Amino acid sequence: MTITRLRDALRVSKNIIVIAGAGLSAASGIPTFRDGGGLWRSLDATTLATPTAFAANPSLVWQFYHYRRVKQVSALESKPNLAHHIIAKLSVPEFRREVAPNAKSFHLITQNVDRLSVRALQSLESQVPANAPPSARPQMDSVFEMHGRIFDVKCTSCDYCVEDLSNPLCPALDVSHIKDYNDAGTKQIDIPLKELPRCSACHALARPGVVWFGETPYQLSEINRLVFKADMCLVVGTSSTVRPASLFASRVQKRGGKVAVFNLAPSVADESADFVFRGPCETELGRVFPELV
Ligand code: BV8
Ligand code: ZN
Repeated sequence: MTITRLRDALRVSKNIIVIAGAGLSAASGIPTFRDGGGLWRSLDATTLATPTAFAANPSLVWQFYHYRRVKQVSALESKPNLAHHIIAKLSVPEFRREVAPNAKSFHLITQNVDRLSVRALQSLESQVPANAPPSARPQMDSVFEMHGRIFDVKCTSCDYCVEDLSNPLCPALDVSHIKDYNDAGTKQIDIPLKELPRCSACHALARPGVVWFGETPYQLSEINRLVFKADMCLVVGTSSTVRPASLFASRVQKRGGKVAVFNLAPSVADESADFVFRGPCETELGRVFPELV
């Protein structure tokens, strides 16, 4: 039984990492990165998430991110789901001890930019009594948002970067008045550069605080150190197509560690994984870790 085999392996694991992707947040109402449809059906999201696209048409790229922010802010009523909460509990030594008694460390490396994993930690932290020992607390520095954060607004000229949940970020991005604004590929508005989001420190053009294709992911040297040390890697809700995140699991395996994949559809990571759980991660993680539900 795969669950028993994985739990046996976890009992002897020392350094556990989770590599997460858009599937982790699907149950929270956040569309996965490669699902078709939606406002951008005639445009391919991966061609918009690049510095070249932003340089060529910052107005269109900002509309793409505004749409995803609005989708997330309006679905930001969407809360972290059970999968986020189970992963957050694994960062609490007292909870982790129940499934991995020998584990010295736990880290989540997420490709997601929606902040939901951090919010799950924050909600756990808010439930812990002030006088509780560190072993009862979530480790707030255990999450690495390697592709940045969609609600961060970053300057294109100075190093100013701030989390800004405003909706819209600036008046020009308030496209709610445009009737059936349902496909910016054909029906986009040209927002003049000076009306796009500006840096509040130097007033230069601002950009979304995410890592685009061709850009170096955040905290990569620290992440590489964690991947090197890990002897257990849970891969949750990712098609494992985007590098370098998609390379981490095989690096753990090459050094004798174990890999468990939790994914709705078959993924590139499946064939070499030691354990594969096919289904929604919010259900599968609950089946493997009933004590963390
Ligand atoms: C880098 C932020 C160099 C932005 C993202 C040619 C030119 C330039 C670059 C390249 C090139 N060829 C290859 C590259 C490298 C490139 C890359 O990998 N490209 C791919 C497309 C081939 N990578 C990069 O450019 C990276 N940088 O390489 O720099 C470098 C490298 C090393 C060291 C130094 C320098 C930067 C990549 C970051 C791009 N930014 N996001 C934004 O969000 O707008 S990536 C984006 O894709 C999201 O972050 C997303 O998370 C990520 C990965 O996608 P997934 O999360 O896997 O989402 P997907 O929809 O694909 O899959 C979801 C899965 O969930 C599905 O399998 C589904 O079945 C499953 N699922 C659904 N529901 C559930 C579920 N599973 C479980 N439960 C459910 N309920
Ligand atoms: Zn600036």
